[in-house]
Amino acid sequence: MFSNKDEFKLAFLKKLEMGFGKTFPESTVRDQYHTLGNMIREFISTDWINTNEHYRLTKQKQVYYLSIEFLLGKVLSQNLMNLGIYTIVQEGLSDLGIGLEQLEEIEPDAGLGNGGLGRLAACFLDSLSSLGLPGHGCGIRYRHGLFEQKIMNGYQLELPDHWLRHGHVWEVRKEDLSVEVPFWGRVECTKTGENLEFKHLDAEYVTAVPYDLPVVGYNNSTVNTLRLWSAEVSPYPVNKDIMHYKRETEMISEFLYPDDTHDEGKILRLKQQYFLVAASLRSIIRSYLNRKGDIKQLSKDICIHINDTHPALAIPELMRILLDEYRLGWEESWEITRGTFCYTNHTTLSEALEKWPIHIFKPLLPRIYMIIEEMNERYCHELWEKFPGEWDHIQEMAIIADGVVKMAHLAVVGSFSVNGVARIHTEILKDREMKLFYQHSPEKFNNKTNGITHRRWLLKANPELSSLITDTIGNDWVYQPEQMKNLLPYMNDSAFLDQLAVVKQKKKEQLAKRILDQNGLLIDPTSIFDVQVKRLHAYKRQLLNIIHIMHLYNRLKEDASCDFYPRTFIFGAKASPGYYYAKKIIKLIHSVAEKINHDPAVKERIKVVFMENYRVSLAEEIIPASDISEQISTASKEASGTGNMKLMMNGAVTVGTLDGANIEIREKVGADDIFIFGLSAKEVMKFEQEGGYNSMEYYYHDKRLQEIINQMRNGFLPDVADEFEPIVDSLLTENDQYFVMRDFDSYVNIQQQAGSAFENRQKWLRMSLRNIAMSGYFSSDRTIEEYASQIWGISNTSLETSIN
Ligand code: 26V
Repeated sequence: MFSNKDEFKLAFLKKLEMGFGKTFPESTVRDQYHTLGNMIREFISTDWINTNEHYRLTKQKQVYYLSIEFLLGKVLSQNLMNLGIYTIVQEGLSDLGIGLEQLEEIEPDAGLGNGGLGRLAACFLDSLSSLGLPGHGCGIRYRHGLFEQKIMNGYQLELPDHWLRHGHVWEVRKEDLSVEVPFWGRVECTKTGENLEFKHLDAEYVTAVPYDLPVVGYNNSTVNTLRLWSAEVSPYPVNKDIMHYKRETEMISEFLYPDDTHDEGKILRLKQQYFLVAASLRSIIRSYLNRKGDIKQLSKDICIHINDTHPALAIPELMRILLDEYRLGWEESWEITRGTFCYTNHTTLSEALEKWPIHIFKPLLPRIYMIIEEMNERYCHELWEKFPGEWDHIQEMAIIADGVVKMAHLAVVGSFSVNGVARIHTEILKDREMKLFYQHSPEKFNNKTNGITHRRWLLKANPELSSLITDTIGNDWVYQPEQMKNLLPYMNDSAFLDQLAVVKQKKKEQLAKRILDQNGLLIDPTSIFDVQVKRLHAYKRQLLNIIHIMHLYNRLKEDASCDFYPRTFIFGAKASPGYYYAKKIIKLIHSVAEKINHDPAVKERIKVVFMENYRVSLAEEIIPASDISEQISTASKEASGTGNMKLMMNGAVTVGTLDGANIEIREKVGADDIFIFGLSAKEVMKFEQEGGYNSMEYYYHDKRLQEIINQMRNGFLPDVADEFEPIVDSLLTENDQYFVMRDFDSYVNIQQQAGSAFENRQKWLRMSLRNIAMSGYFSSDRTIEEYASQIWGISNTSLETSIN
């Protein structure tokens, strides 16, 4: 199509004119962006077709990653980079007077996810393709992704995310591959000879239309598919007002759900889940039969991965297909089903474990409910044989109990593999949340510590650091990220450390400029950039961070001469629209920022910045500029965390608790190059089980905390009246569920150590370097290789052997 910048320019200009009926000088930046996007998508299509053809001919095992979220962010530059044409395109555009960054700016973030779980799915897709593995994503094409956050007067406002407003250049609508998904109706059971036959009658159908996105591997000609389903009205007749039906139908793929909404949306959320799995299974099986003939061999030829419990209805749906459509017996269907599914758990927080009330479930999905009932009955029977008479035990493990369907139980019972996302998380699952299941079938349980794609989070987000690494150790690390270890010998090379410092400084200056543009706030790029970016949740303890900032402020006001290295605290976080408490924390951060940023007494010393609308593309700007990575969840609550890995890979040093993957980060970098504080998971769980923590005592005995909490309510913060009473209550009256006050002193101390460490420039750079050098383990390539070999049983058989 084009192999140098001149060919590119010609092709680009021609496509622009043909696509928009305009000359180049008449075109807008958006026209140019769409032209480039379409061109690149067409460029990809040969490899895309070849990859599919290769899979069809080799009949190799395929993996499908079902996820209700895929947080892709922008894809233009990642695609250019993976295709190896970034420079050609950049230079060609530049000859035409177009900056590639301007076009990147135009591209909307595909924000089809809330946070870690959705971004993990996106990183996994990148690794699957880049490793040449046959793995594809299945998700929902939400018309509106996660809301756009605006801050007004310190409060979060939510605006609908219009990412599809100008069309999405990467997607291909495949209407001919649409499938029908039934809801409501009734099940008729008839007896034909020996067999029972089930028919789903009077159902209301929704048409699922697939939109395919190419997932381009890094320099290996592999292009896998992310198939996103859109809900449209079905040609089948319906028994209700057509406008009403249309509205209801289109609502299914209208919004991404924030993860903690309450009752009202339940039916819709359940509809979304069934819509995703029913459509995906129909298309997976169709393509399977196209490749291989025998449905009975299904579990040998495909694996379906369930990302958290949201797609767990795929299990009874496959049973339904095998029983009702292929007329297999229960035992045989069950054998196939259980051999096909694997499940990842992403949280142990009980409030996040999905449970569907029967009265909602049964009428909406009558046949699926019947099948779950039968699964439950047989499973309970099996348990009864093993634990005769132990009713409580059986009740605790049942799939249906107390009037609800327990999705985690369904997922565990119906899968051959269950994994947690960091070692400590898997251990907690095995000896607490899923203890009984673990005792019953220990062979299912395994750990797969999360990872992130170093191609986006280092190569693309931080080209300056990437070049320095490549100049120093060659570019093998791009294919084998663990090779970044080869940087370790440069620990005492002061010339190298100087270059590392230059790179970090440059990224900090770029971010400072962005902050000046967006927040109108002038920050000192030589100050420590102390960063906490993640969803806003009580357990992640942004509150501990802001309380510590209030403490520093009080200290500086009391004694202006005290030893303190200037710091800029940077926050980025969205709160779920219905999460009242999280919104109070956002307001508190803003009130404290207002107070501190306007006080000339601390002017050169502390700044507090809240960056609006945190999302993947903003993360790519903030993370490379960070010095300190705040990973301060209450121990035992953060399943893994992945921001911790992204920051580490960019040379930030972690201040964190022994929680999630922080534990494994410490093992890699060593205890000297990470700042660990606070209660351990064991200690937290002991307090939770046995009591013994009294937050009031901390209020009375720690004058610093007393002053800070008083300042939340005594007019110290501008114009807030009783705004922060819910926060004060959570700390005092509700006994500080997340141990903020308990960990405060330890946090103050470790932060002080981190500050002093930063003052020793050489020492800090060495710490930073060790974090970068040891981050290769946290590449999602390593994670995906583990899934591929230990769970899925797939390997790279691509014709084009990748360079490693
Ligand atoms: C959901 C909810 C909803 C109700 C309120 C409390 C709450 C807390 C957490 C969640 C998250 C559910 C699933 C999730 O996103 N887990 C995240 O998955 C990441 C990828 O494995 C992992 O790194 C994060 O630690 C984990 O929180």
